[in-house]
Amino acid sequence: MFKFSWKRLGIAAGLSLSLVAAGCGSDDNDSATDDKSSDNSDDVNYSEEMDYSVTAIEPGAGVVQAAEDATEDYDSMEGWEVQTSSSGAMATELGEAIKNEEPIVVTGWSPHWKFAKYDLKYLEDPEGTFGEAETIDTMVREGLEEDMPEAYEVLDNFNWTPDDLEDVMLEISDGADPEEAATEWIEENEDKVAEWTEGVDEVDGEDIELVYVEWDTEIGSTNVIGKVLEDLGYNVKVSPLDNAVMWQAVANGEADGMVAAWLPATHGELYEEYKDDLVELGPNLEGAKIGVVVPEYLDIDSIEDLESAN
Ligand code: PBE
Repeated sequence: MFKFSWKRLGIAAGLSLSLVAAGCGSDDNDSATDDKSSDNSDDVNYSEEMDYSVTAIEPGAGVVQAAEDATEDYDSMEGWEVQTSSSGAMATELGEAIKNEEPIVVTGWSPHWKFAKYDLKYLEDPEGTFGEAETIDTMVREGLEEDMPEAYEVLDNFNWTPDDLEDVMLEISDGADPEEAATEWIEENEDKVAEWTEGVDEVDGEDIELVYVEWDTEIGSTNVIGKVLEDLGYNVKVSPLDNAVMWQAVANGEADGMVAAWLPATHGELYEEYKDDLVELGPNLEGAKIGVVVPEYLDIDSIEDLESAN
């Protein structure tokens, strides 16, 4: 059936991993550690040590597309490769590199637990390839307001801060099950949740499906709003998909909604493609950002401080 085929497609796309460069430092670069205090980044060719490779995430992510654009926009990234994998693999690579104090450049975004766990910085982006501050918006299918007015209202009211979301993400990154982390956050933030559900009637086991991509931000947000709807009486299903398939699923009414639209830039092309078939419920979070991120111990500040492979 159609419903199953697009899901399988989406999951297959989400799982199509490509190899992540192992980031092995070569022996002749031992001087990297000695030169860290120097403010002349030419002393160490971090870029060569990184095999001119950005450790990226899922192929469908906007930040991956932006990183590919950066290899065109910046002479300093000429000949660089953007290695796609998954958000989990990226986080593992980042943790390993930091443990060994090796250079690494990852596709990064905020809010994200990695900034609480490690000392990291965004590389400056003078060309603006990664855009400005973004919002994360909620999109639902046409007809949801008539079919499920209670869920529509809660999704419309859903609004929180980067700190809220980071609390949930940190719990999950420390090993909590996403549903448990969501439940705990809801218990600790009753007042905020009460604003989303104020005056909304309970329902009796109606089915609702939210779609998302398995990015840390979206695992956190989708589990929280899913649990809020469940507490209201809905039978909630949350389905992980590839980014483009997530947008398509809500636009064609196969899914009821999503809270994962990064705008205006990150998902700008998908938004243009599907906006006429979606109901926009506005931002659920303000102050999001994407870019390329490195450990603080790298003696570079800007994308322009990277070195071309050619
Ligand atoms: N992200 C997280 C997504 C949006 C949410 C930044 C990895 C992306 O790049 O599409």
